[in-house]
Amino acid sequence: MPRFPSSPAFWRSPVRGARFTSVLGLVLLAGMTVLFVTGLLSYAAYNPDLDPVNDKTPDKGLLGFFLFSWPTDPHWLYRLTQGVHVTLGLALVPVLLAKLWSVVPRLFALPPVRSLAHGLERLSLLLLVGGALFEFVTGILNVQLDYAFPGSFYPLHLYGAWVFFAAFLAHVVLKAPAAVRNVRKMRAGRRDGGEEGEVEDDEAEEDELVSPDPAPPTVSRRGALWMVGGGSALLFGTSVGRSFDGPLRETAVLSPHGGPEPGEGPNGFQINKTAAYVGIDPRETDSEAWRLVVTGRSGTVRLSLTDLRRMPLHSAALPIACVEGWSTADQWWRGVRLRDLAALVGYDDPPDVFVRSLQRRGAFRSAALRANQVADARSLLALDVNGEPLSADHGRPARIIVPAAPGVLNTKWVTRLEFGEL
Ligand SMILES: Nc1nc2c(c(=O)[nH]1)N[C@H]1C(S)=C(S)[C@@H](COP(=O)(O)O)O[C@H]1N2
Ligand SMILES: [Mo]
Repeated sequence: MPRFPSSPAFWRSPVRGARFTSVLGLVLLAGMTVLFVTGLLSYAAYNPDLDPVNDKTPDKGLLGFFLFSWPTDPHWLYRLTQGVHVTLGLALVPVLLAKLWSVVPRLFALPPVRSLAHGLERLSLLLLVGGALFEFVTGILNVQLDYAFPGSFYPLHLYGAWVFFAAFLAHVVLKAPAAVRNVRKMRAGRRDGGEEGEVEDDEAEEDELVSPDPAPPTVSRRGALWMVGGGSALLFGTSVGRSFDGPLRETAVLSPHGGPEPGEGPNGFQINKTAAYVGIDPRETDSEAWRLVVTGRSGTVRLSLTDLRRMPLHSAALPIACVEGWSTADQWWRGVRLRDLAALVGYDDPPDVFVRSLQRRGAFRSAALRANQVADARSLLALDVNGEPLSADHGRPARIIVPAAPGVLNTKWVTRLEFGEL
């Protein structure tokens, strides 16, 4: 008799069963919750309600209800939240795939809809699985291909996250009690000396994930779980180095970091996009004619590099932490405080600022900062890093550096600062 995917006997792996699925499900419950929260935090950190540039999702409406002023303390905040978001996301890939594999027979079960409740549950599963796959695929492409979704990754990943999470909540409410029970039974079984993962006959009948006609085992359930865990550990181990400098960064073999190898010396730390890549003309950045234009309440001020170097210069040890998850250790930046520049154009209490660079094409050539970021004494228009003038690729002659902010707000090759409420 031919077997079709809709017949339970078509699926022969002896590994499948409610307990295997439950362990993976509980890991995802914890992991995906962390991904969702760190993802929303990352979105908030980008200051998306500061028009005109940061807001890539003008139609977000209610989905943006949680937005708040991203703090500047601790200065490594975004390095941590986004490092966790991306590294954990990559490490969960094997768990997600194994979980989907473990329940795939249900996808083909007939009849497709048994009742209204069953139909609704299946619809929520479509959103759950579709949402999860969508988030992983867009996230990984973004990390790997350096913004394969020009301008639209943010709304896609945000909308996908909410669709996924709504279905996820429904799924957890429906399934978590059974998952916890299954894992307890598995533990109890192990204590009783029984082979863990072995399903007693009476339960096997209830457990529709257990194959009615299992093939001879090639791996135990525990072994299969170890394999999934090993896959996660491997992905973790080959990704986490992106959050560190030095030899550790080279262990991140699966993760390009959106730039060439940074090289040696004071400017020898990760570069996102080089000056050449975004079309910055060295004749503009290195010229005596370069001016910083500062506008605000009391008018417009033009400053040469010499003027800037005559202002009080301050230092701050701050990292670059990219939305792609990579980050550098603290670097020593030196430059003019943003709040001092705001004071030049009439603000005792610093307002928001809109920052423009010399860059004429491509993403991230300008960005807005909130008043709380401008006010922080460590927020600089940096001229030097680690004791030397900025290199062309790190934003010569002047770049923004703000504590705890995503790298994308640290605009390079700055030419204009427009202070005022945005
Ligand atoms: N003008 C300009 N500034 C920019 C960017 C850019 O593409 N153009 N990239 C931003 C991003 S996404 C990051 S992560 C940081 C990286 O800074 P670095 O290249 O000095 O490490 O620069 C930011 N500043
Ligand atoms: Mo970035």
